Amino acid sequence: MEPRPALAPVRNDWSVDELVEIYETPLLDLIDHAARVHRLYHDPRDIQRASLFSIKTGGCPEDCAYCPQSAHHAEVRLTRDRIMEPATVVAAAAEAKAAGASRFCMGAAWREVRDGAEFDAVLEMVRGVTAIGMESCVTLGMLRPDQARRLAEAGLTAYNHNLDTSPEFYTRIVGTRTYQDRLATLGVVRAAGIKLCCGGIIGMGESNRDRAALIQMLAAQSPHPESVPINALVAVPGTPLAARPPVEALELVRMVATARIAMPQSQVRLSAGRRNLTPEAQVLCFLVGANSIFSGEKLLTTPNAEEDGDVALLRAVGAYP
Ligand code: SAM
Ligand code: DTB
Ligand code: SF4
Repeated sequence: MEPRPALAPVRNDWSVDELVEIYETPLLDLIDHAARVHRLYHDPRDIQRASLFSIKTGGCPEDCAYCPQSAHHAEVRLTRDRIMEPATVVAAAAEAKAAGASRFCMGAAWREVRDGAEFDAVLEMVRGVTAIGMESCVTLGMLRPDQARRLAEAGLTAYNHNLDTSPEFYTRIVGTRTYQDRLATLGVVRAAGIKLCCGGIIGMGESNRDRAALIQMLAAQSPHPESVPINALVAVPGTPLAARPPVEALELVRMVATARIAMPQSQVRLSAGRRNLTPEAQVLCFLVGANSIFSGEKLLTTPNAEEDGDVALLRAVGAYP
């Protein structure tokens, strides 16, 4: 769609100050602003359901403080698994499709992709998911250009790689890789012609300014990431962030709204943490710009929002089946 500059400019040069101001706008004004931007580029009733699947769980060498799959958080109760069989994964995708999902996202607890049987299995999964007519997304950690090219050839729609938070706050959350490493992988994905799915997490103890700075970094990507997942921290027992209080629903609404205003054409995904939201809070998120949710029983390792509640919610807002 053509950019519509007067009302909702598509810009890569948002400043952190501008975005803090947007984030902190009186809520009724922010909701109105974001809802108007949202409607310029999207049909608000068009809400995509995506399904998440952990193809390789646990034992990750990275130390991300929020993540139950890090091998550094030994107290987390999680069974490590080997990589799944491609046929099992494609069967799960077909089941998700039958339940209404049009995108299938596969996550591996890896620091980076390594060539060999496991990566070959991932390529087979991508081919299988594509063959049944679903969008495919994988998140596998860091990636080299030749690996990105092979994923593109297999038909991959998008690669998920989050910036998670602001460059400043990032060092308090992850010690085993840098923000620069993350940005480099985003460049590799783009260069292979694969769409970017890139977002972050709120509720880790960051400030409003950190949230604005995350959005500034995301919106500085040109073109903007096609897909922007906004996660509320799922505080998992045994992780260093286990004791974080739950994110206030209206803060999540502000974050979704700010992402929508800064990246008007992107698909904004209301991702982890939806289980703790009331239907009313989720409706507000849809109103201000969220146009995708994860459906199904589980996220990667933690429970998702209840399926029955989701069906009722989507029906209530008039989402297309
Ligand atoms: N290992 C790969 C990586 O980190 O890029 C892919 C899998 S990792 C689980 C994918 C994303 O899930 C992370 O970047 C993070 O944003 C999100 N995530 C992980 N644990 C989370 C949690 N407890 N709450 C919210 N989001 C989480
Ligand atoms: C993203 O931004 N959120 C999803 C997906 N990308 C891979 C992951 C959420 C994980 C939540 C914690 C868990 O279930 O392990
Ligand atoms: Fe590993 Fe990804 Fe979890 Fe970090 S977020 S510990 S890289 S699985």
